[in-house]
Amino acid sequence: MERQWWKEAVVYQIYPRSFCDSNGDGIGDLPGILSKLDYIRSLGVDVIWLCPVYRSPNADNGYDISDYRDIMEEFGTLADFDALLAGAHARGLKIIMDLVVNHTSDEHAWFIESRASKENPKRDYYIWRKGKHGGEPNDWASFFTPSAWQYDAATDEYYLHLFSEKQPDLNWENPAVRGEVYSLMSWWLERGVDGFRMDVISCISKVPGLPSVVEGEPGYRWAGRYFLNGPCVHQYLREMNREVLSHYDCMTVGEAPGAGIEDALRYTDGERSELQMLFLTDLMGVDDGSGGKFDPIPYEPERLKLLVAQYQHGFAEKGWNSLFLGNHDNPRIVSRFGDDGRFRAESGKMLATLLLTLRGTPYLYQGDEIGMTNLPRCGIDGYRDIETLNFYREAKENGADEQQLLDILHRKSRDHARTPMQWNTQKNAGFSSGTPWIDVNPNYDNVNAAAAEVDPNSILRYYRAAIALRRATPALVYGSFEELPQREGAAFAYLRILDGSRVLVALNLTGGQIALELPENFTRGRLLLGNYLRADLPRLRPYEASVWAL
Ligand code: TEU
Ligand code: CA
Repeated sequence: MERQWWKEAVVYQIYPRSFCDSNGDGIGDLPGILSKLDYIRSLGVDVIWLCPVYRSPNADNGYDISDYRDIMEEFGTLADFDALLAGAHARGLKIIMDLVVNHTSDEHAWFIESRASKENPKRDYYIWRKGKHGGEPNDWASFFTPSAWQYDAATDEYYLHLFSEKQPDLNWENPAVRGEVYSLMSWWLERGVDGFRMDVISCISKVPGLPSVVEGEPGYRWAGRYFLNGPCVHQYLREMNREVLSHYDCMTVGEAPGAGIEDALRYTDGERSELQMLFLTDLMGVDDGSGGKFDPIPYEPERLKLLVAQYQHGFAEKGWNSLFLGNHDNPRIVSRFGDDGRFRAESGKMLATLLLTLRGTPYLYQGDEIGMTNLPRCGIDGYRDIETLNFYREAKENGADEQQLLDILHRKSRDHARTPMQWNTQKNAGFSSGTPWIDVNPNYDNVNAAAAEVDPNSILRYYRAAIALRRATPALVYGSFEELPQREGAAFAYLRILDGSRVLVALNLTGGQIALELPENFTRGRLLLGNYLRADLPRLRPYEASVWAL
């Protein structure tokens, strides 16, 4: 397996709106991030993934870009960006940008021209179709709205939007569009950025003809089969690699809704010169019911364990994978996969151990390193996210019960990951001197970075130790993955083996007391890391994690 810096890196994801506000307007910004670079460096991470900071009307908090070559006003200026990049590089930190090119904002100059007339040279930068039988061109639903089509009276046609109506899809079949994307990517790489996270990159190629989903087909109106991993997606990415990526020593990770392991190997097999790794979103669906994320089912740890093991086996020989359990689109990991009450510290550390001892590139999400939790249950006015608000409004219109909807949002809203970073016990947890754009979680009086710094048993201290252990142990990056089968579903144990180095990782994924099944001739070896005093296999206490050099 060829060694690469982006395989050995640990990435820290920042959602700028919620990280640190430097000017008291209640919104996080670039100077705020700059002021926290020493903290980020102190974690031992190598790369920052910066969620979108480009000019945007914020219909979807920056995932609706109106100018790719300028900075969102609330976040600061290009000079602020250059200062942040220089500050990061001075500390040995790289920055990868969030590249959102499946769609733009409807306020982008390209779209304003495209909608102006059917004859406009930029008309085919987007996907316009005539209505059929007085309605939409087909029956697709979008991720955020009942229909994926928005009627535009000016030219009596509809445009496609897989997300909100303020996020029109770009027409990737148009070489001029691809040329524009490669040009803006080069512009940022020339500015010194170190790569890209590519938003919903598996959606950019649609099946010609945009066929309707036939009523009665499974998952009616969900048209993923007609735009996920589409017919030309690999052609476009190989062209992107040839035109841009191959000219830089840069890092790429593609967010790939609908991609399984076989698809992922086509995107990430080094022989194919496309992308280096993906975010496989199935992992974020382990507690989704048949109706998707807002039809939640109980979380079963065995399902997470099964998927994680499948991914480990799937990328054993070629390709490469990301390792993540949360991000800005998902609930807080300690609330979703751990225990944000009695065993918050133990389960936060156990999840850190899982993330940092597997094969792949770990992505940590801001605040998880101090065990930030979901918001307490609240009314709809506590939420801000377009996906949450659209779901609530549509469900209410269809007669859904308010309390049931709020229960669902309490489990699954993206806003749980978007509450302000909790720095200390000062006003607004030290995030802002103004009124934050979204409520601070009231538990900041004991869940905050300052308290964690001085607590020898904090999750923060544990993350630093686990990241340092990974850096010091090549077997944890490049080693093979060999699971030790367990009858107990809550037990997850695996070996990481590289050359003569054998490391055992033992995890209890639940709050119960369990015993690990170990091979007959097993000798325990030396404890490298653990979240309890005196780890003593085969016993595993609630959310116990231990790592051993055999
Ligand atoms: O997310 C794509 C996406 O599929 C998520 O919206 C996911 O489907 C949903 O949140 C359920 O988990 C990317 C960005 O990460 C997200 O923030 C944007 O809203 C979206 O694309 C549109 O750009
Ligand atoms: Ca601000």
